[in-house]
Amino acid sequence: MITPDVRETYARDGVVILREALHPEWLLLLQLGLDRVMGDAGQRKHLFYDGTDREFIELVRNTDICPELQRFMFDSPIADMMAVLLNSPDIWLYSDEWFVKGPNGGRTPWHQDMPYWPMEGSMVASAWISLDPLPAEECLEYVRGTHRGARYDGFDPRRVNEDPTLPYFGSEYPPLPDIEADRSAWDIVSWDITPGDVIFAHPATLHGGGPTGPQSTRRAITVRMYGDDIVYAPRPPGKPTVPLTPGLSLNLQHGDPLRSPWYPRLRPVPPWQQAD
Ligand SMILES: O=C(O)CCC(=O)C(=O)O
Repeated sequence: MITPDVRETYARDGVVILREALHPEWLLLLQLGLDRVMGDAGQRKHLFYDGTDREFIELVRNTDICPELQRFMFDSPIADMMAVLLNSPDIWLYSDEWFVKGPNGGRTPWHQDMPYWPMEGSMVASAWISLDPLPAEECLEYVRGTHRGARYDGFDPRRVNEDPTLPYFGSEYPPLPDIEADRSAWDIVSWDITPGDVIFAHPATLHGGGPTGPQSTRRAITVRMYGDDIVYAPRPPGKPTVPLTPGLSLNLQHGDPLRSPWYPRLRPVPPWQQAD
């Protein structure tokens, strides 16, 4: 499915949609994984807009505790698609992240993912998958081409209620632009979604999640994978990376290939993940 056209669009825009890319069996597997994680009282659930009527849930990096997500990462075609899209026969898992919004869930603030991740390089992408059909305004939105531009600071997840452009680190990066204040100035793209569609995006492409309407549910997972040219790059101290990976900085120097048990290899499939 990753045709030369798809790769060209991805390289130019930093985002591309593949229609009907996932068989319903894979979506069922994801749904079972989400049910397991949501039903686990010990599993940390981050709340955006905590305590307000716009509250929604974020769940970070659950593959390790969820057999359904493990099977999805190793067995579904997503890692194969990544290998072609990124032009890297080797693919590693960086993370997974659920965004679960019920009716009237708030907007996911505009941001780039790269400032939160301890890495540099170009062979990295996120695959965004919604289990629910969505109109374009409730989908994840992207600003085309921004993966080729500035690297901004992140937003501060604990202060999105106040101002979703407040900086995460503080001074090392330029602050996020206020895209919502002047949407027409930006080349924003999003799509009506049918479950099975997958959006591939570069993590430096500016993106933000549409709020949900009064009747909507939006259960979306982002699966993040990388290839050969990605190296370890520490982030400014004082703020955690997403996900938290204690010990990583003790084992890797800036510029080392990003190899760690935190990031299992998905392709080629390791022998212990293959059927006997
Ligand atoms: O689905 C959302 O609202 C946010 C997703 C996101 O930020 C991401 O995929 O990196």
